[in-house]
Amino acid sequence: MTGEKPDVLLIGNKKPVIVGGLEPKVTLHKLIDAQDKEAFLKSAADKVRALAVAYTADKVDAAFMQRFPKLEQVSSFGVGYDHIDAKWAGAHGITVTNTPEVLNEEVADTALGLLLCTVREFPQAERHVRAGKWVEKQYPLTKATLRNRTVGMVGMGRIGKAIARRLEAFGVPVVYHSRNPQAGVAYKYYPKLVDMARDVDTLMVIVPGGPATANMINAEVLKALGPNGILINMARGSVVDEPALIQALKDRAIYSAGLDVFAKEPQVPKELMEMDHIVLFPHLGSSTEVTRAAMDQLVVDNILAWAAGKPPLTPVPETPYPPKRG
Ligand code: 8YV
Repeated sequence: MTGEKPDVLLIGNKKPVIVGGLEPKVTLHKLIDAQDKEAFLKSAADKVRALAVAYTADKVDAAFMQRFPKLEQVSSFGVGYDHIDAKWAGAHGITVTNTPEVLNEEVADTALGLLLCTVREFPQAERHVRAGKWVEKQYPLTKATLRNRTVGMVGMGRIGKAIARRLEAFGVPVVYHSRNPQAGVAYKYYPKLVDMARDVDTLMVIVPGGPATANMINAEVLKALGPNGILINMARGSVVDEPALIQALKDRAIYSAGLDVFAKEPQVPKELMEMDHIVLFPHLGSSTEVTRAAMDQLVVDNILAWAAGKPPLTPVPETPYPPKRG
């Protein structure tokens, strides 16, 4: 890539860190600015050699990538990349990068916040104060406490480990389930999720989304978790069978849930909205200015590395570097 600026297509919002970081070095085509998106994509298709994807809500499937015959790299925002068909990309010599590590501690903080809110009913207690009800009566004592709970981690990746470390500091026992036992992790490992759900009273879900984990928290797992059970989902809505969860909450087959993610964001099922005994967050695991800026910067840095002919900083496992071009 000597001399001339490579053409990069920006999918999604014009985030200042991404636009500001890329524009001096690449020719940036901003899809969001196009009046006629189809015509815009057609005119850029033969030039575009990389995509910058600004949000995890911006889908990039095989059909989309196929439109760009010179595509070499997809630099995607977010640690999760279930919105990108990375397998297809890998098979077609395209490198996909994500934004891991820089968000671990932020998401782990949110996970603990959501867990505490759910167990101790802090949002409900706050609503009690704002509604002027405290002068009438104390907010009731909560039945649930973190003091006698064991957390079963569903997933023990980088963020899972950061959550588990916090739980340890809180004096909460941790066990885990993941596809394979993790090297160097001393927590008890369960090869079968349903067995772990039976033994614990709290599940903390932090696995990647996508077909391999779709609906893994199903009716059977929720039943095994039992009437004292609390489900915290920090992963993707797709990991939980949402209708089964709604039913389990309605039947009080589990005690409560804290959800940061949903199947069809930003839509939240009415049944969940109407339940006062659960806690709902608007997918804000990593959403501080500082952490989001670090994630955006990694989107930029991966593109700039590629533009300079260097290896990608954070390629996903499905697209090893150097790419195999078929
Ligand atoms: C963001 C995330 O909150 O990195 C991810 O995969 O899910 C979070 O960091 C999410 O991308 C917001 O859309």
